[in-house]
Amino acid sequence: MKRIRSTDAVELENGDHCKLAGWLQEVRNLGGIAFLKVRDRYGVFQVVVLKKELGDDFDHIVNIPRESVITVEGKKQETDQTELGYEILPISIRIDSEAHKPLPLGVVDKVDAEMGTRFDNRFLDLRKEEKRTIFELRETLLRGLRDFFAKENFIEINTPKIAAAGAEGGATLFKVDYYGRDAYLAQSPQLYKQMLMGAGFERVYEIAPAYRAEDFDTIRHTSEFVSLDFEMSFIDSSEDVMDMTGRMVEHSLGYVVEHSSNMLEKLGVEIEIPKDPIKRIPHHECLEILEDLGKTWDEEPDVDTEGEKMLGLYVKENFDTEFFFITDFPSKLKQNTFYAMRKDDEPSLTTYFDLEYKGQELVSGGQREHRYEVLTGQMKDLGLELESFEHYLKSFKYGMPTHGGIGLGLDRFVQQMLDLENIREGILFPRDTSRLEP
Ligand code: AMO
Repeated sequence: MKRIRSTDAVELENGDHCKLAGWLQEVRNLGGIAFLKVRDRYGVFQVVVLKKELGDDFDHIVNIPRESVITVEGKKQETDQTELGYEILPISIRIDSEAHKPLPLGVVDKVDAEMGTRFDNRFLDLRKEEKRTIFELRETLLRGLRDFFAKENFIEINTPKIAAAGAEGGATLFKVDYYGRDAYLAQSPQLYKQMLMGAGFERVYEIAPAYRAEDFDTIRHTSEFVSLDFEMSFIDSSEDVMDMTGRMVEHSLGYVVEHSSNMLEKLGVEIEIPKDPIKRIPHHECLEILEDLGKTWDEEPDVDTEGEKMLGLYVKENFDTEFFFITDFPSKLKQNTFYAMRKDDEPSLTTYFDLEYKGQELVSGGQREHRYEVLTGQMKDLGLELESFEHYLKSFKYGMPTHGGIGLGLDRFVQQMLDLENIREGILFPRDTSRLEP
């Protein structure tokens, strides 16, 4: 007999035989009768065992350690006493894997253990329904994003994650020994997605890990994150990129609401789907708003973490939305971004923007400098060695269209979408300054 899901058994007739399996969540032993609660991914079903039927086996079964995996074959009996509306009268119960005692982490405890303990025992932590639901919703979001890119004729790409040069500044590069040569873990697919514009792909996207040796621990940074990047050719300005970004967010969040409303309900989350066009606020206006709100700076004024939060609340209160673009970033604040196009009429400004979601940066992007001479000039101004970028630069010499794109932190997207306190909650096995295992 083939094993079926706990929820499939709901459809069976009263008295039908079936085979179910899962983790033994709880045993309630009343002496002559015992109730086993068994959990699979889809729900919790109840097995009723009677001492008078099982004899000595009864004691054995009621003593199976919690969280052991068991397989039960038996008869479905309808009842209004259980969540799924049935219980199983077993013909056989097999222990597939007996759990050791004690459990390092409770699976059904109401109160969460401390975060370190949970992540040290992540496989057990993830047995909790609400934790797994996060990853089911993450998957729906990914599907929604891929659906959008397919509709918009983007080609999904995979670019190298071991590279000879970084794209986002030297400070956060992870060095690796590459057969005796220095190499780095990719911080972003930036250089490759641009080279593919030179290759005539016109529209590409990638969803893949990116690595940053961040030297601080925050609730929104990890050393390894999943970066969603797209790049598109023949744009007139960064407006085209913002427009695509807005529609991508609108489509993917709409997809989640359409396909997973029951899971959102489980987590008690309501999602705002932004309406295109998303509000744009130039960087200098953001600073004015922050000043009006009473913010002061010790150093060069910028939209820092606190400023982002303040602006997020301001936009929510005044425009009733959780989304807005900060546009026209000053060139001096995007200094590391050698590939950013400056504004023709105002070179102290770039065409760069961030998309803010619930008071936190989700996306950054803009129009790229596609003119070889201007690009190499910008790189020299920053003191970069052009030889390290030989292959990248070559792709600008033989016909490079205007282009632009974005990078979006997928883990942050999940964090903000589901109101998770810490970005790590939406990552299966996070990597940060202190965590390399599991
Ligand atoms: P940037 O460095 O701003 O831009 O990164 C883009 C987005 O990636 C996410 N992100 C992170 N998420 C978690 N942990 C981190 N350490 C981390 N660092 C970044 C953020 C951020 O908005 N090449 C450009 C993108 C482009 O212009 O196309 C880039 O990487 O959500």
